Amino acid sequence: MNLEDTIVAISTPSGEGGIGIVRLSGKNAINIASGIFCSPTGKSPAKVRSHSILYGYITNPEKTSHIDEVLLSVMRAPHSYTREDVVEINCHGGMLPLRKVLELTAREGARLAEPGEFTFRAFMNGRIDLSQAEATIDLIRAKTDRSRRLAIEQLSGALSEKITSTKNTIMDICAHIEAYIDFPEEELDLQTRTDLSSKTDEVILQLRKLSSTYDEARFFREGLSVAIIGRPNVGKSSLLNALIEKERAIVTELPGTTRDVIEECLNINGLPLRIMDTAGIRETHNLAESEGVRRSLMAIDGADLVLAMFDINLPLKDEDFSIIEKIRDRKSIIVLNKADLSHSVEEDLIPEDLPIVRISAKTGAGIDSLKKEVEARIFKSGVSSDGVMITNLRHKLALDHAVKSLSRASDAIKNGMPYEITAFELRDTLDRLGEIVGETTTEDILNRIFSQFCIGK
Ligand SMILES: Nc1nc2c(ncn2[C@@H]2O[C@H](COP(=O)(O)OP(=O)(O)OP(=O)(O)O)[C@@H](O)[C@H]2O)c(=O)[nH]1
Ligand SMILES: [Mg+2]
Repeated sequence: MNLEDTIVAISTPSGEGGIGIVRLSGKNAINIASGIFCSPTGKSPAKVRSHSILYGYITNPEKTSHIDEVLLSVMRAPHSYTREDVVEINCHGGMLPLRKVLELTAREGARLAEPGEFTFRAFMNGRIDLSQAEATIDLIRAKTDRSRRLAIEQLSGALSEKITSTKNTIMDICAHIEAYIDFPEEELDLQTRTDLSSKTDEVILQLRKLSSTYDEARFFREGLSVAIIGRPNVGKSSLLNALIEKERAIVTELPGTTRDVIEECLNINGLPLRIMDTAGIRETHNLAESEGVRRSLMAIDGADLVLAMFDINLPLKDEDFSIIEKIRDRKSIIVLNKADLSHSVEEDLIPEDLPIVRISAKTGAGIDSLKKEVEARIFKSGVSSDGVMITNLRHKLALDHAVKSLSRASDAIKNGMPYEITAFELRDTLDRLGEIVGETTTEDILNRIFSQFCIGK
């Protein structure tokens, strides 16, 4: 991509709308706009101050006919999206006026922009870093309010600041170590070594925590699946219905009612969930039912969270214990249903480390507590202290790589290995962190990132 060209694109989606925007950026943006614009008061884009809006017409170069009636805004470098001269022409939002205006600017010397090229220029000109550029796509594509919030935080530089301050700490450690490379006869004293390695370990801890926020952020972006499992007749379908407040699944007093996995969407505090009601798990010779049971077991494997349900009035059976065994090392909640009736479950048989919620799917009692517990389970590890979350797999992989290099650096310090080795690992950590903000990113990766953008962004 040639950064010297003046680029142009229709920045609004195709189709009909009240307004459509043609955006120009580059050295000739204002000149090109002046050549095709005509104001009733004689004002020219070339003569106005930055951040002015002009009313007028886009005309053909011969100034003989009007193409569209527009509002045209002028933003002069460096106070613009790209840090270059930018002109945005607010046209009527139909494809014909927009295409005509686009063609005119192209005829006057502008080149059609590649996808994401405006944002690419903002990145190349240092207005935003790579993580902020990526946040603009996330913001455009956000499907829930929480993912929108995460994207706008990243766009405003929260992640960039965190990465920069971590890099500064590592650079300090690195400077300390590198000072000794030139004086191999001098030894780091034990105290300094301990200080440096504990500083390094502190950074490792922070980076690990940051990396672990990826899963939680993914939940907001993509939603998560919750499987309700249990023996037949414990009230799984009744719970699904109670959660979504609709009679979606068939409920009967006969065990083995549900045969197929039924999926419904639910939103808890902006957290999008896909709730799956499954067939009751038991030994059966009925073909359809045993296929249902097989699917229930598969649903457990695919779920981000499992609600294991038991009837509070019945003693736990072997099947219940094998369900408990299955969910032991997964994110799960024990749901004791039919709490409106008398209790007989030996709750002390349920492992203490599993959270238990008592509900009545029939009366709705305890459903709110269950929703709270679902949230608490998902966010068990807690959001990192300063609220920065990783939403992008590329960032997570770079962080994980940084943690590995930094751990090797820490070991090298502790074991008194040659300073060159420690310095090498520290430099590698810095490079990996640099990838996140785009300081040490290959052209290949940049191309891949910006090609995901829409044209005009
Ligand atoms: N008293 C009482 N009855 C309930 C409660 N929840 C469900 N039931 C009843 O228990 C029976 C079974 O409920 P379902 O929701 O069909 O149970 P299920 O676990 O989906 O059963 P399968 O699909 O056969 O695995 C029905 O008669 C429900 O009305 C509850 O909280 N209290
Ligand atoms: Mg059912």
